Amino acid sequence: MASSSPSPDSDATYLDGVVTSSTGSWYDVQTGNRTIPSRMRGKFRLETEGVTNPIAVGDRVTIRLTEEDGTGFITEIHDRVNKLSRRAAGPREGQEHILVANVDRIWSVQSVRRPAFNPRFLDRLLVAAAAHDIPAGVIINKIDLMTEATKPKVMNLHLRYADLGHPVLAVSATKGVGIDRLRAAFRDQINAITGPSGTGKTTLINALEPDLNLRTGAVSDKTQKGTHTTTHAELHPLADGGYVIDTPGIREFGVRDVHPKDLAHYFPDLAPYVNACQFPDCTHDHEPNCAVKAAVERGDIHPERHESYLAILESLREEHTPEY
Ligand SMILES: Nc1nc2c(ncn2[C@@H]2O[C@H](COP(=O)(O)OP(=O)(O)OP(=O)(O)O)[C@@H](O)[C@H]2O)c(=O)[nH]1
Ligand SMILES: [Mg+2]
Ligand SMILES: [Zn+2]
Repeated sequence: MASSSPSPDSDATYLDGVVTSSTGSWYDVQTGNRTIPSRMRGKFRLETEGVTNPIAVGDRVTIRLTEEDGTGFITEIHDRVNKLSRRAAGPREGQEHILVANVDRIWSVQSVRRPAFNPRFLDRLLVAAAAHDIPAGVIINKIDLMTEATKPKVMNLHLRYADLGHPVLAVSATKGVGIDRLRAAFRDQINAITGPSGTGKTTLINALEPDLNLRTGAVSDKTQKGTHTTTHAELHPLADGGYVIDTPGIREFGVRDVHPKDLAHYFPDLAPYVNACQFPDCTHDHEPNCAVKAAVERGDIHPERHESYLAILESLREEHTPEY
């Protein structure tokens, strides 16, 4: 992975590496078996206006080594194979926030309870992964909190997402259930784990690699939500080969980079019907003779998936042509 070359302008050393951690101002860059804390050139921020973070974990970069203190200076970001972005919230609302770059698969974690399984959130993430052409998997964590009464619901969710073509793993990070299957699925790949705070993303990584001993945080009894314990994305090597990227919990996953008229194509369960609608520009919302809505009424499309589609459509309409 590491290669050094003489500098074109001085006797400085240039190295190629991978960004393994990003706090916003400092980046850990791994070159061979060294990790070099690095800063970035200000020009990257100017060149990437509208992006909250020009460099993301997983990025391949070139750094110039500062011999005096052993830190690096990122001089080049290499072309990305892929990236997963979401809409930034808060003061930079609407801007692009890059979650991870150059990954083989995105795993979206939802828990059975504490916090409750959120299909809307999951569907947004799956649409974003599809739009960025990144394979996605689903992890249903905390199955130890399943009761006889809630078991059928969890099994139905498992089936729903498996039917869409995603690998689905039902696990318990704290009880060690399904961790071997998780390990096998992660082997030799670069995996990113994402999802709401408190679903157990970091606990899952600790279950895979106990030596990492990463910090986890309790779910609030009052809100039943996580407390945003992981504060920045970090890439960890796995003993069996491969990598996993832990990411901070997301409050709300905003889809971007999708035109409203293309949205149904990123729903593998809706897409087969769209050509059978009466109107070629049907939005599968209010129009008569809509094949998608007919499929929902027949039970061929789950109503929650159609609701997710409509909710994302609504948020995308705000960004694009309002008349669509
Ligand atoms: N019952 C149960 N609790 C779990 C399981 N996995 C994680 N937890 C608990 O859920 C809480 C949150 O776990 P974390 O791993 O910190 O969650 P996270 O998704 O990394 O959260 P953020 O870093 O805030 O995004 C902790 O109290 C964990 O012990 C599980 O399989 N079963
Ligand atoms: Mg965490
Ligand atoms: Zn339609």
